[in-house]
Amino acid sequence: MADSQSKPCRTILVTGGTGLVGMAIKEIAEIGNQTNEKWVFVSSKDADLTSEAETCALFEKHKPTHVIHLAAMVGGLFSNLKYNLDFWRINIKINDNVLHNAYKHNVRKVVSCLSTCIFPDKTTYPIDESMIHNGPPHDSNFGYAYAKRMIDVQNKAYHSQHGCMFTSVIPTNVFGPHDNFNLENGHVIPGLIHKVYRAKEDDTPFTIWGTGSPLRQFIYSKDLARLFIWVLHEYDEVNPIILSVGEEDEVSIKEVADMVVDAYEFKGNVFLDTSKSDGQFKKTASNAKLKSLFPDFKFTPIKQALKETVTWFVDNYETARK
Ligand code: NAP
Ligand code: GFB
Repeated sequence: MADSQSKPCRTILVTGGTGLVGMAIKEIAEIGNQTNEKWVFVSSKDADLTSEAETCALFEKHKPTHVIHLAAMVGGLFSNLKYNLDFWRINIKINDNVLHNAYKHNVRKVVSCLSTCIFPDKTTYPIDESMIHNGPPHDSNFGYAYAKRMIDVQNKAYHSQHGCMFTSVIPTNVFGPHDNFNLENGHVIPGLIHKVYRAKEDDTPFTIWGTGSPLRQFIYSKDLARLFIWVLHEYDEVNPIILSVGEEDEVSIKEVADMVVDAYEFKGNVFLDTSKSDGQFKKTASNAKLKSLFPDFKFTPIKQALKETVTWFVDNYETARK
C-alpha cells in the first residue's frame, strides 16, 4: 500500500474487488505492502461496468497503470443452466468496456480472469492453454464460456493492433472466505458448506446434488490471490496461463462433500439427490506451464483450506452472501 510520504508509481485497479477473488487479493496485497503500489478495489457500487460511460468515468477517476479484471456475472452450474443469455450479454459488455477503457487510458498491463469451464467439452486430457478455442464448451454454461473466450481473442487483437500487454489467467473452481453461499446461484463448495451448516442447526439430513462422481480441481482463493499478484508482477505473455493444482489433486464432488462433513464434524445422514444435474463430468487441467515458471509455489492443502472457509462461514454467518 502507498503511504502518504511516497508517491506510488503504480495504481492497480481491481474490478470485482469485493467478490471472492477480489477480497482474497486485497488481503494478500495488504500483507505484501509494497510502497510503490496503490491498490484500488471496486465493485458495481463504484461503477456499473456494463455501462461504457460509468466505466470511462471510473478510469478517469483512478487513472490506473495496471488492472486486474475480475468483475463478471458469476455463478455455479444451476445458475448457468438457467441464464446462459444473461451470462453472455452481461459479460461481453463488461469485458469490452473494461478492455477498451484500459486501452484508451494507456493502462500498461491488464490481467483478466477466464475459467477452466471455458475449454472444449469433447477433448483430450489434461487440457492446456493452447486448447481454449478447439471446440464447443459444455452446454450447461456456453454463454459464460464463449464470453470468457472472447477476452482471449480481444487481448490478442489489442496486442496485434496497438501493442497492448493485456493477458489472462485461467483458474479452476475457486472457493474461500467471502464466497457466494447462496444455494440457487452459488458454486458447489459454498453450497455444501451452507447445506451442512443448516443440516447441523436443524438436525436434518445433508443432501449432495447429483451423483457425486464429477471431478474437479479446486483452488483456494488465497492461493489464487498470490498467483494473481505474481502474474501481475512477473508474467509478460499475452497468451493465458492456467492457475491450478495438479492433476493428482483432482477430487470427486462426493470426496469434497465428505471433507466438508469432516470439517464440521457433522454426524447426521448424508444423501445424494441424483435427480439434480451433474453438469460437466470433468475439465482436468494441466498446471505444467505454471510449474515451469513458478516451481516453488506451494498450494494450501484442500482440507486445511476447507476448514478455514467453514470457520469463516460460521463466524460470519449473519453477513455472508447467502
Ligand atoms: P463474485 O464473488 O461473484 O464477485 C463478482 C464481483 O464482480 C463483485 O465484486 C461484483 O460487484 C462485481 N460485479 C459484478 N457485476 C458487475 C458490474 N456490472 N459492474 C461492476 N462490477 C460488477 O465472483 P468471483 O468468484 O470472485 O469471480 C471473480 C472472477 O473469477 C470472475 O471473472 C470469474 O469469472 C472468475 N472465476 C471464478 C471462479 C469461481 O469458482 N468462483 C472460477 C474461475 C474463474 P458487486 O458485489 O457490487 O455486485
Ligand atoms: O461449482 P459448480 O456449481 O459448477 O459444481 P461447475 C457443480 C457440481 O457440483 C455438479 C454438484 O456436479 C453438481 O451436481 N453439486 C452438489 C452442487 N451439490 C451442489 C450444491 O449444493 N451446489 C452446486 N452448485 N453444485 C461451474 C460453471 O461449473 O464452474 C461456471 O457452470 C463456472 O460457469 C464455475 O465457471 C467455475 O464446476 O460444474
